[in-house]
Amino acid sequence: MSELTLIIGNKNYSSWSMRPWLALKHAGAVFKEVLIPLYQPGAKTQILEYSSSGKVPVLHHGSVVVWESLAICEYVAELFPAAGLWPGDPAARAHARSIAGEMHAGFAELRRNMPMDLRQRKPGEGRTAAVDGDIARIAAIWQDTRARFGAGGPFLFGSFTNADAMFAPVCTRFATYEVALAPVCRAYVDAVLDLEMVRAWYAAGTAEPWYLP
Ligand SMILES: N[C@@H](CCC(=O)N[C@@H](CS)C(=O)NCC(=O)O)C(=O)O
Repeated sequence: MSELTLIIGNKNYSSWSMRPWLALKHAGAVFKEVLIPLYQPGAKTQILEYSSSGKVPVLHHGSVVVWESLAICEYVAELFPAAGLWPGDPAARAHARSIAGEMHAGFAELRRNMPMDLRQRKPGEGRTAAVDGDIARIAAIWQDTRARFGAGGPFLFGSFTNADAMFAPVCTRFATYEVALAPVCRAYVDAVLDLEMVRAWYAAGTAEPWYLP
């Protein structure tokens, strides 16, 4: 297999980067990581060397270039089918793709007002009515998915899937902003944050140089 290279932003801030990184880690992929510190002079030029979208993450695999976090997660699922990054059952898989797509396309208020910031604790910050609406919708998705598909383990579909990868940065935000959650959602967030690969991402992110976007 050609070498896989994932180009990402700062681990402390770049929620979109975290998602495919987790998918690759979960799949046990060997990959090279190129971290471009965002919000620095020259960052855009550097990103454009790897992706015409001007955004990270982007995955290079030989001559294949995949950008957009969800498209990368899909590609990783295809490269590593044994990793179970999508549920095996078609109904569960359709549900997983629906909620992963909703995450990718939505929750703009939450993302804008409560940006990912692993190293800080900001209880209650950013809580507009619209943000509360996003939080309520996410909690409803998690509760419904856990109840219908989660019997086999602590993640949305029991074992870890791309749906969890897509929601992982929401779990970090709920920790940063200390969002109160129903027990089923709390347990889900704890399970995600307790994953070894998530701990590794946190350790690297919180050790990065401190500067504000
Ligand atoms: N829809 C894209 C969003 C990517 C995105 O917004 N990435 C941010 C970092 S988290 C970025 O590259 N920002 C740098 C810039 O816009 O110059 C995805 O899912 O990958």
